[in-house]
Amino acid sequence: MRTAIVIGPTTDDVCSPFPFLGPAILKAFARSRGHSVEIVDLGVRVRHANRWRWRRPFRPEVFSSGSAVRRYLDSGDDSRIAAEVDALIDLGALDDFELVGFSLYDSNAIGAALCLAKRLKQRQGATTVFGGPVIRRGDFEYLLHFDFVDHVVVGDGEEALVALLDGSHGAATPGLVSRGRRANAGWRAVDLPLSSKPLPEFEASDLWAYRRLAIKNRAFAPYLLTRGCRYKCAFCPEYPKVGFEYTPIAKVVGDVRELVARSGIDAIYFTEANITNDLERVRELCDELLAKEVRVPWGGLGTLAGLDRATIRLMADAGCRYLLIGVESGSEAMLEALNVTKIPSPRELRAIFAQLHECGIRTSAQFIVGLPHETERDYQATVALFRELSPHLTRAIAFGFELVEGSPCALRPEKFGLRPTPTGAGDYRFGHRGLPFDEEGGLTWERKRRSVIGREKRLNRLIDRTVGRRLMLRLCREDLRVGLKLLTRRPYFSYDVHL
Ligand code: B12
Ligand code: SF4
Repeated sequence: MRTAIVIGPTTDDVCSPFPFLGPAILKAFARSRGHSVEIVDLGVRVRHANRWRWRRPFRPEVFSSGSAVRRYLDSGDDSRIAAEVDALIDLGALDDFELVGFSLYDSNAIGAALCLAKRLKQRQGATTVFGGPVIRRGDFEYLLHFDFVDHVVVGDGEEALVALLDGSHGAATPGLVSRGRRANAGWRAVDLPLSSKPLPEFEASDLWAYRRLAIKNRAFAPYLLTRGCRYKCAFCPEYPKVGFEYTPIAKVVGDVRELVARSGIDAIYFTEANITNDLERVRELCDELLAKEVRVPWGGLGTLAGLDRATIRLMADAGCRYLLIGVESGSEAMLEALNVTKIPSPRELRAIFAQLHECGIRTSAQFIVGLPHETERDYQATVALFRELSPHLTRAIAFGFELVEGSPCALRPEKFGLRPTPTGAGDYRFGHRGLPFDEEGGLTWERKRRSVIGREKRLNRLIDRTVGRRLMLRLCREDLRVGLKLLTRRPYFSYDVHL
């Protein structure tokens, strides 16, 4: 059976800086069971086609209007969407796949994925299956209301995909929910042990496209190091559901060596939410990388609590070149209200950033603005923190607060003074990520949204004028062609500026 795993474009044309790990693991697992699966990453293909500032052949923003998407899904009656869907099918050469899986990594990509599924069912009677981390965390049954969605897989999809390919699937297939069958009460997402994960197989053409999009043309590959997080920040859905798990260090080091040799990548992104969760493990990993002489730059998202100078030096010696750090807010009151316990004291925080900088580990700080009941004073404390840290930063970014499904804020909104606006299965908002809410005794959703977007823009403008400008100058000094690329291409979210 000719099978594809498709990653749809996002409505804001944001694509990952490197290929997706889940589909690459599914492809490798399916091959080990005698099946061939192709990955069709429309996110990177669209982004590559749209890379020039003056020319954008694809318009994924057509999928951001909930009512237009709904119209197309219900009656096929929206000419802009119909034309975009056909163009995407041509771009991905999707016209003779019999089984098409959609991998959802961003709620913003759900509209496009559903429209493609509808068209592929109509054109070639394809069997369609939806999976990916967005489904793991959110409600998924609404997807099965559409008669062109045959199956949904929640959690790790290796076994379910192979069962579908073998034709051996049924009610007992782990993680699989099929149309016409409701999930039973004892049902839960599947989490396969990390030690069982095969070496991911990325499509060479995707690696090429990601490399071409990166600012310095360096290709990164993701690798799953750890799962779960020991903190419980109230805005984040990552707090442990399955316990805390590490891939055995010997496997990590062997796999990384093999990945570099096989795919010719330039750096590793250790995925999952917090790679410095357990510093003992981090030190073990570094020792093993050094002992086995695996020399490849690596990094990922991490927390800073407990990081001392010796560990930072060891990480740098073992190849750590970048860390993305959620600094979140400069307001003590906000950190406390949202149970953010991962941030060391302001003095320690500054010292750790300085040490990372000295040791050659480049950092990107991430801030969240517009938190529940955040006042202008709280926001200004975040701006002040950014200014203090900025001499040590390679990059920074501000995200507006989103009420994310599965996070403590969404599970117990009353505790955080929030009142979510109810949405039924039928009114799924295809163009947005978070859930809408009013603040109890505070702002209504419309005003809150405006305030969140306003603060996000203000802080990002300041970041551009300071850290962004310094980065641009450094890159131009290193290589003028890089500066030219930044000027002629649409700005892109790239991690290789850290290398
Ligand atoms: C690593 C990561 C990233 C990486 C990129 C991932 C990559 N290229 O591999 C980076 C840091 C770049 C990133 C960026 C973003 N991310 Co992110 N990311 C993650 C994270 C932490 C881990 C994903 C992962 O690699 N897991 C490990 C692999 C092995 O598992 P997996 O991907 O889940 O795949 C398995 C199953 O899902 C399933 N499966 C997957 N696809 C399919 C398909 C089929 C057909 C089947 C049957 C099964 C199946 O089988 C796979 C193998 O077991 C998740 C949170 C999480 N823990 O899931 C957030 C997460 C996916 N990201 C999220 C977000 C919001 C973003 C951004 C939009 C952030 C931003 N504002 O810029 C961008 C968007 C980029 C994009 N367009 O996709 C959200 C999505 C929430 C939502 N509802 O939209 C998540 C869920 C985190 C959260 N807040 O809860 N992300
Ligand atoms: S925001 Fe980071 S530190 Fe906090 S729970 Fe989520 S992953 Fe862990």
